[in-house]
Amino acid sequence: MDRKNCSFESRITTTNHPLTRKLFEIMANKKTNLCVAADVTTTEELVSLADKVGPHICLLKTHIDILTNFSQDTIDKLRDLAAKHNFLLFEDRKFGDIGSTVANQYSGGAYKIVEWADLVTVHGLPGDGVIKGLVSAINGRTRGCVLVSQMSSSGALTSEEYVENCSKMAENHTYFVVGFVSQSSKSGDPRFILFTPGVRLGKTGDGLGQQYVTPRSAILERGADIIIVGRGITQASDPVAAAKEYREEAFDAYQERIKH
Ligand code: 6AU
Repeated sequence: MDRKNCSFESRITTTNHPLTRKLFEIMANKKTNLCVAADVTTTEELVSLADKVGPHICLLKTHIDILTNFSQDTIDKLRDLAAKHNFLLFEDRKFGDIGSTVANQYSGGAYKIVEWADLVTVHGLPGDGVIKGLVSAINGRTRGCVLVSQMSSSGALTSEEYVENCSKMAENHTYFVVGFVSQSSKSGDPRFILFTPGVRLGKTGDGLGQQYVTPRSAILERGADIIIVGRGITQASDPVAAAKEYREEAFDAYQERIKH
């Protein structure tokens, strides 16, 4: 059973991870495999964007530490909107330190990420202590992580060997790892979700190393399950219309892929 030929519905039963199952259910029911990267800098912009694009997304990805006015109110509002529109919260913290340090970064500090983010990003670089550290901070909550195995930026040091080692790490920690942030599909395992950033229509880069492909190319050529789109939506003159456009293009490409 190759991940790329399977519908999201049929992949639900391949995993025991409650958040992987939930995400497949949301994608299948809402008919969306779009994640918006909400890289905005105030709570007001974040909340307003989440409410507007909420009907079109399966996941809202945050960089909570770029907000200039973060407070508990930010989280309360995000959680309400996630329930209202049925999407998950995905904090792109990219944890990348020893287990003991990431446990503190996950549960403590100003953001207390473990209390509100369903999913977080993690670098495999430190070895699997990074995963064990995060898991030690969960305290019975339903949480998961996505391993960043390959980056979209030019000159990224994520070699083929690194990508393969991240796949092995995921296989050893399926109770926590939901999938990969990656530019290509190394694993055909239907349990793992492939999240692909660096997606934008009408642009090939941002002048600061980011490299873009279209939603169709991410899904049909690279094997993405979920596309992550930031500025293509947040900086569009009409972000809701842009979200609809990316959503439709991405879901059509997914449907085309599973037909073959
Ligand atoms: O569409 P953009 O270029 O405006 O935003 C892309 C988003 C940003 C990055 O932090 C993130 O995707 N990202 C990641 C993630 C999700 O981990 C990995 C990567 O390789 N490239 C990338 O752009 O919020």
